[in-house]
Amino acid sequence: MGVQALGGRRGVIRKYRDWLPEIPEEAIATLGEGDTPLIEAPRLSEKLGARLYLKFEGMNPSASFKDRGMTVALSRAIATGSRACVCASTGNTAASASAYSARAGITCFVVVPVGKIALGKAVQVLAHGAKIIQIEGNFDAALKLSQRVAEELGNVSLVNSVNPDRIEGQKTASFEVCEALGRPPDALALPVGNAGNITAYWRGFKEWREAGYADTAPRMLGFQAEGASPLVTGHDFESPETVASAIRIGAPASKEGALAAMRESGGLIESVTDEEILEAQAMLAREAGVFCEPASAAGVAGLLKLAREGRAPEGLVVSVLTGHGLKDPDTILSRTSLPEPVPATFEALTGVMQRVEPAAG
Ligand code: AN7
Repeated sequence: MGVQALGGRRGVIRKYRDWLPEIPEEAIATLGEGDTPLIEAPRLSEKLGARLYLKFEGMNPSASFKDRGMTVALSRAIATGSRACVCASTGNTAASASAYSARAGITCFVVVPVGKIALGKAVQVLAHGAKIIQIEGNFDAALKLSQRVAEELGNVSLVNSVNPDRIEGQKTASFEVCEALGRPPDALALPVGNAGNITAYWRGFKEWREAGYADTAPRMLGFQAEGASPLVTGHDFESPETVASAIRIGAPASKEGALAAMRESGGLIESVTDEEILEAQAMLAREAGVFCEPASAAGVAGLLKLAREGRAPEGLVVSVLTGHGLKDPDTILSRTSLPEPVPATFEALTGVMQRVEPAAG
């Protein structure tokens, strides 16, 4: 018998078994991923003129959407007798692979661009005891190297999203969105980096429609950071740069999947600036109560941009918040900091409180 997750969250393999590659029961490595909340955002909805829901993937076990695909990839790695896995990462794939490898009892190597992964993600990898290899190169170089290692060493599974099991697992988020809303949304906005997730969501929505559960599928609205926007400009970026380190990727592996999602759904892939990303992140945290990491705010940043230009999607709109804000404390701390302490007196406390405006509504 494979590992069980009891309580409300059984994990995506047991929940969506008929939709996924076959995995023997005894090989299942789960941490109870999936079943993340779809949160209504009334104030942001007003700004958009559409009804916006936030799919908060930061609520997964390792605090990003990667866990949906990682449970499938690691379970299949166990089923096929792998003793180790390897991945390149801008941080979240590494954190997730580390967690699921610990769960599965196999060795995990993660290859990351030196100094470019957010603090919380590095801490996760260290905590789970994975082997972290920092390279003097970017994500794209790390991915090429990891692919070669997996090919030439043979018994090491590559668990990046070029591994089809990852995409299969990640598509389950589409099913959850359709189930929660009672129908597919009219549009789905999300950040695009290596482009596995937009590929996975689109596959999920198509399969849902093909299975006869719906007649429609949403327009897919993908957003890249301007400094790392190869799918928008049509050429790879040698030196991608963005504050949203998770999507600092210059040559997306699932480029074809992303372009097909855009084309087939009548959607778009556009870019947003770092400033727009940070503004959307702050707005989500302060007005919707949802703290996501910078990259995760790219979808909402994109929706707000479309609204400003009179191009906002209509109807029921979902934005995927791919990772938790706690992943990247430095970005917040570079813009704000803790105030000086005050004496432990009633007067000092009320003095401070009088200087604070009550929050709106
Ligand atoms: C929070 O961890 O590529 O377009 O190596 O961490 O499927 O790549 C992370 C990507 C969006 C983009 N939001 O998804 C990695 C990595 C967050 C992310 C993306 C990532 P894809």
